[in-house]
Amino acid sequence: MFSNKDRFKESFLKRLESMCGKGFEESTKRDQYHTLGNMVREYISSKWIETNELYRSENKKQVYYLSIEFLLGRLLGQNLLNLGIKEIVEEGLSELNITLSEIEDCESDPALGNGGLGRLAACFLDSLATLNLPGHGYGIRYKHGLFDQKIVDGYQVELPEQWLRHGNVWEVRKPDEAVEVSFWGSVETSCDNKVLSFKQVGDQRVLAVPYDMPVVGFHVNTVNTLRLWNAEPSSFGLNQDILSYKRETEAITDFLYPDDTHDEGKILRLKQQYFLVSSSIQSILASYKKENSNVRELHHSVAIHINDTHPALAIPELMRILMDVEGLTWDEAWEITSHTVSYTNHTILSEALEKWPIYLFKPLLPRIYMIIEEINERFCAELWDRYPGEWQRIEHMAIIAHGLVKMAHLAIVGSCSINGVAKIHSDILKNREMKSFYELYPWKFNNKTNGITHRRWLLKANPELTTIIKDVIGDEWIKQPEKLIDLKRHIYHPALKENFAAVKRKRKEILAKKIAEKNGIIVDIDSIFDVQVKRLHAYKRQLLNVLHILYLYNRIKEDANYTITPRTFIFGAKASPTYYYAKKVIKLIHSLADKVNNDPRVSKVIKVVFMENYRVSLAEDIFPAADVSEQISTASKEASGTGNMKFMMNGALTVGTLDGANIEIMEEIGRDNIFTFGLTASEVLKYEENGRYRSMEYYHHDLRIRQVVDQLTNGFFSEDEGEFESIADSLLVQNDQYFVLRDFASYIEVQEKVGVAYQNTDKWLEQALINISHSGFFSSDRTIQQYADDIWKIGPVALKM
Ligand code: OX2
Repeated sequence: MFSNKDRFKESFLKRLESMCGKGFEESTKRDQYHTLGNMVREYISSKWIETNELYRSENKKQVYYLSIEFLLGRLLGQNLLNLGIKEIVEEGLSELNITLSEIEDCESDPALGNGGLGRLAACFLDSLATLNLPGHGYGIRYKHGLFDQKIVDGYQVELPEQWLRHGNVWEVRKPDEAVEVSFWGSVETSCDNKVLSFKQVGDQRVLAVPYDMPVVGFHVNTVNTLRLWNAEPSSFGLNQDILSYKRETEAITDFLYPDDTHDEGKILRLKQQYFLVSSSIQSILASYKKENSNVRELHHSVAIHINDTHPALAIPELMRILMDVEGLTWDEAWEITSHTVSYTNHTILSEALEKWPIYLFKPLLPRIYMIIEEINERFCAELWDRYPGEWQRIEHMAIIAHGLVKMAHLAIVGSCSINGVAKIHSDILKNREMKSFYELYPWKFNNKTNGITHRRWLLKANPELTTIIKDVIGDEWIKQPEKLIDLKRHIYHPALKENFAAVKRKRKEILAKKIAEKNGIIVDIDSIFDVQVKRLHAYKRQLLNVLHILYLYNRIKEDANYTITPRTFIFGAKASPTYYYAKKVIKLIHSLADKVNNDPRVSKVIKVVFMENYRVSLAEDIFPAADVSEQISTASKEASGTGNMKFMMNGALTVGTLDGANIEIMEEIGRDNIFTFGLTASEVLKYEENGRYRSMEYYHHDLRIRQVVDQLTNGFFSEDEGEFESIADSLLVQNDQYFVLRDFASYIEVQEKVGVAYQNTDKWLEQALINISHSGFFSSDRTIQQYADDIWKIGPVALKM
């Protein structure tokens, strides 16, 4: 069906008729999308079945990646690319006068994740399949992903996301593999022949039904599986009113929590976590037992990875099944569990560390709570042996303390590996946040610097740039991204620079057109496209960017001779619906945009654009068009960042703090090819310890700062002088927790350098190309290979092409 364009065209037209009951002429774009999607899914099926059979027959070790989020983005284009049939399809469609991109736009953009953590999981799946590694994702099939953002009068309004409204061509429902998950009730203990056994009684049961999606590797035959669980009423669950039971059950998978790095202390969230974990572990064990008779060997064939602490209940759940169902002793079960599970930490922000109150936890998950209590008691006894009399240390490290279950402690104690996501982040974990655990288990701690799949973020998002790279260095780098470094030898060649400049310009034009359509703002293609796209968070400091733009506005207004390299400041960000401060910053960006864009003189040189509803598909239009990448978090707070890598790979230069993976980007490309500024992580941490920072001093001593901060509340933006008072308060009254004012002068200075540097086009282009050449290190293929070798101990299992 995809062997050549004519065969494709023929099958496509035939299929369209049989699926939609219409001829081509009457068909809509959505009909065409469904037809093509189904054809591609069918084409994938045979490889999918073969991969599964191979995994069964080879019986090699497999990894299961448990994550509460998978931020996949659209799949049609990526699947066509990975299958190597994109050109045939494009050619065939063009003879029917349709472009592939029109059809792709009919696919909903499944937003089953918030930001970096969920997108990382999606990149990892792509790399696992491409490297022929037997690795599968387990997640939740949320009916509504992250909310759709609308901007009304400058304010964010949230609408429910509806990715399933028109169905999902990629999934296969597998009701035969459904499992039951128990909540509530109580635990009955009985003793038979001195062996204790436990039974949960009076529980409410929920049916977990798997929906499998194929994960297609790039130009290989491997097709792995992403299994997403849907919650449905179970026929055994009926000891309550049927309607409320149905409602309660389905609510478990209704919504993704729209919170990025805050701990969401809701019972429904805990239900979601246990639902994911219990169904996944049951499914993993069922498939293990099909090929293996001895569960005592589980850890030799299975690795289970938990993406942050959200799936940390995998530890007590595996213990429960090994003991209560398989009949193993505690010691046997613990040996297996603690050698099977590994854990990634993604943040040190204390508000993001999950802690569940016992009074919520224990009634909902009585048997799991019992097991955690036992893990805690044994762990504390071990600590007592090692640190006799050190009560404070033991209390501080305990899994249960002060009425709370500490999920990070559970994850550390029950895992064989704990990794951070960038060097500096892993160092902070070892030397500060988790120091006492590092002292106890130094061998468990390691670093795995994040990566992104270049197949989505370069090949798919930027085919124009892909082509010019191929023209210069061939295409080996596609399979071995570190070979992008070969490009470096060519960066002084005028033709390469010209071609790159032309691609960048073309992509800026495309984005400018979108901005004109959506925002009604005409932007200057020759201006610097300076972009900050990420979740809205105080620590990510969109406010610093805003205050700098306000400072530029003031300069331009006050000084007729002030000259500046023209710039278009582009923002994209969703704020969690309950995060008051973040929503105010979105409003502030819009108020600033109104001021700047409507001022005849200022708008000649700078513009401010907020792009609504930032998501994966929009990101694919933004990264290729960016000149400058804003990575300006307070040092020590951004564990890694992955947007920084996407910008770099598309030839944008970074303005950044020495935080997260920015540091490793700098180490790769050299200090001269990045614009760094601000406090270092150790300076920030020192301030936090000694409490010596006084934001007021910066306000009083720097006129530029005083002016912009005053403008927040003196009626400059709004009739309502209280509108941005909370932002001003965060800076002054609350002593500026994220050091915005402390880093302000340094930020202005580095931004001036950026403006000057952009004038030297030739050098700028060389620097952009240096960024691209070194971006291979940040491919998630490298990251995944390290996880596979160091943590999971798995190797490739490949079908011949
Ligand atoms: C994010 C981190 O904030 C970001 O720095 C990192 O790049 C990303 O995870 C992937 O590792 N929720 N999201 C994150 O952490 C948490 C918790």
